[in-house]
Amino acid sequence: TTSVMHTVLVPVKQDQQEIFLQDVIRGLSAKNKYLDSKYFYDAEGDRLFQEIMRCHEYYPTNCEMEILQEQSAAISQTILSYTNRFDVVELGAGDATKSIHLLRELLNTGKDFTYYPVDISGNVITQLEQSLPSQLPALKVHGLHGEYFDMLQEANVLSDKNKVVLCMGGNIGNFTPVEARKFARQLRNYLQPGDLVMIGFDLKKHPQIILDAYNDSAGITKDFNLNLLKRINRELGGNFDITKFDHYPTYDPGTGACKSYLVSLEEQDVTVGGQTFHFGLHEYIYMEISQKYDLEATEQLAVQSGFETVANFFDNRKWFADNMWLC
Ligand code: AVI
Repeated sequence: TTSVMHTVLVPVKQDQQEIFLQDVIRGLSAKNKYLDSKYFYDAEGDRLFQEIMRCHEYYPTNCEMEILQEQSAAISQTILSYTNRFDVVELGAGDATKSIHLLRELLNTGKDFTYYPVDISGNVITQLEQSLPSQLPALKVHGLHGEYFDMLQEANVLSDKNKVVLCMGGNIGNFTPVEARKFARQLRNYLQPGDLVMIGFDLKKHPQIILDAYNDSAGITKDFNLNLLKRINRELGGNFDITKFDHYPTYDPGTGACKSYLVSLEEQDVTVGGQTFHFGLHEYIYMEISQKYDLEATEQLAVQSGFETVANFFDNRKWFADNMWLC
């Protein structure tokens, strides 16, 4: 087995690093420099995101938690009014602290179902399979470790029941509206008529509240952005001097686009993977979009991707929505 580990696992890791390097080089070579926010989440990025979720300015996590804590009975009833035979698939399950409320309600209805948590992190899946039985002893858990759509395919092989797909955390916000439509259409393609999707959206609200959430006073979001430069230094042999970059978040209440940039504080050269990139004074790197929606926009997204909205669940301030879509 040692030789199999060597020949299978090592090249995969090398491939991922190679793709990471290519993506970084492409982004830093562009006229308008950018980096892909999916690379924020190394171990340190995961830790910083946990910290962001504890910042008092960062409201989305608490809003969605409130929805799941307060309305899981109603969500469960909605699910049961559309399907009698289902399994639950959660894309990006994390530690399942939100979904556990819904899973408990679904168990209370006496329905026999399996929970398939999907996560790109094998660690997350192992921990869930260990921790969930003590919290919900009656729950059947089958973890799926891999890319969302590959694992949805896997769930379709393992289960012939309707799928209830949970897509929480407002992660769709980290896509542009065009990318979000592509994602939602792809999701629809992996599902069958009668399947349900519960998907979270951060909603438009007072622009200052949104801007503050991405500009916390403790500077954690700044560190979260700068950590990607540090990661490039660590993993790709870069030489970013992070003291020479400033965090600049913006929010446009018209389009709902909340975007983060890092701004070069001086003219400088940075080397990554043997290539040198020139930064002019105040030149920026576009780091992340966190798109905010109104219900008109989520409705449009649902319709354009082949879903019908059957219910919307909100926190009491209507700052966040979990929408139930039917295929
Ligand atoms: C994971 N995602 C939904 C977060 C967001 O709000 O866009 C990531 C984040 N970026 C800065 N703060 C939080």
